[in-house]
Amino acid sequence: MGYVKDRFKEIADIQSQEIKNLIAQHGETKVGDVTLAQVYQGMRGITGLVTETSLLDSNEGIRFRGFSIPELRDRLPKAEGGNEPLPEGLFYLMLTGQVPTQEDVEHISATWARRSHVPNHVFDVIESFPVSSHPMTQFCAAILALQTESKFAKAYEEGISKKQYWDFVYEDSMTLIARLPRIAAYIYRRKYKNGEHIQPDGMLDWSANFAHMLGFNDDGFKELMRLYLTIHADHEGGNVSAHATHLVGSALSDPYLSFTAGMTGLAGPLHGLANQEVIRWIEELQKELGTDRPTKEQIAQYIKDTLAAGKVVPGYGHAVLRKTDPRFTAQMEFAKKHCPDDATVQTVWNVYEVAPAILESTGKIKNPWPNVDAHSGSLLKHYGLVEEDFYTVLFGVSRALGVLASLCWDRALGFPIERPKSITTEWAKQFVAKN
Ligand code: AMX
Repeated sequence: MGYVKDRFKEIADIQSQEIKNLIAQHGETKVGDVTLAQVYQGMRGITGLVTETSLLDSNEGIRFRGFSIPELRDRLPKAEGGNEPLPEGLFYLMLTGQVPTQEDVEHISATWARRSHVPNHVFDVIESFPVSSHPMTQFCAAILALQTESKFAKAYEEGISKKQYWDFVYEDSMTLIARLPRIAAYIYRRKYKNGEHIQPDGMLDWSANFAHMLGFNDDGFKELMRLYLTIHADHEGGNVSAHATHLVGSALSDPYLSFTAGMTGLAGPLHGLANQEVIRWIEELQKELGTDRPTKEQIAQYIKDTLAAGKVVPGYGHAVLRKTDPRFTAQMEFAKKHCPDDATVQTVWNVYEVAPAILESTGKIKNPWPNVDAHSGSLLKHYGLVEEDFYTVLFGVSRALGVLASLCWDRALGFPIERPKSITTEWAKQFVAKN
């Protein structure tokens, strides 16, 4: 893995110097004002973090190191005979800022395959849970169990210079990413396939091997996994899973501890769990109406009923985005090519036609457009991955790529412990009275 790591360090050193200069010359420049409403309402719009791996534009959607999703699908290396980007390539891009060659990507694939062996005690921890436990609960516990392997924690205990932190965080991140598909597949097979586990195939790329261990050998599903694991990887730094990983990492908790924090956040229904909620919502709609192809009029009524019941329409809305999520569009394009007649996929498309106008008419929902989670479940279901409470684990495996590449950057740039100021309402009342 030597040369990717060396390249990363070379680039990070240059960036580190640039940041020092930027702070020295413009450290007092204001990047925004903070209002009391923002302090109370989820810190929306407050610029307070640096995340090098990706940047979100509220209208255009996500760009990874300047590349949009259509550009990534075009430019990142593919598997032999495949059309979708390999997530290994996205990881390389997020880490180095450079578009990888086929060789770079194969190198990462081979490294992850080599490091994929999961120690037995991790499986014992998974086995100690009731099978009924939510897959995300088992996933978080398994990552925490893997922490015994942390090279960073060991080196820190033995005493290392600050300048070496990035090296051990990089090594831990690579090993953790390498092992996640095996852990996730183990949880899946244990919970839904009578514990009939499938051994990894070290000749396959990271996504195809994951598909294989889950028990899906269809080429279309492998392609879906490559696309899925690429597009869910990163969404700049303020979302719950990225922010939590970064925050916990800032205390110099190792990558295993930090990533677990990100995953417990991803498990929330307003964040990563929304993909599970979407498919449940559609299935309930289909069941209630007694058809798997409800009309647009029926869907519109169901959306209104959901809102009237005080519930959210899952898969719609976003804290930052104000247009259709390009991750939704990428999945829609995939579905048009691979499964345009699927009943659930068509329902997702019909919801897309009627939901935005209804959500907009409430006057309070800031973004009536679909997010990434509105489409993913229908594609997974099409290929037979019907157990929707597993979907967030897939999201988590992908999210590791972005948040761990970012964690490498955090330590390479020597970012300090994060500690924003909080206030009490009493303080706020006194402050406004004085001003
Ligand atoms: N259905 C119904 N109501 C919605 C809504 C939706 N899809 N999206 C937002 N609203 C409501 C909010 O609940 C809030 O209501 P309140 O004033 O009564 O509390 C109001 O509209 C204003 O919210 P907002 O400023 O538009 O959104 P937000 O930034 O507070 O929250 C999000 C963003 C994603 C949590 C919200 O849109 C939501 O709950 N969506 C459904 C769940 C979902 O799809 N989550 C996945 C997001 C992507 C991801 O992280 N994976």
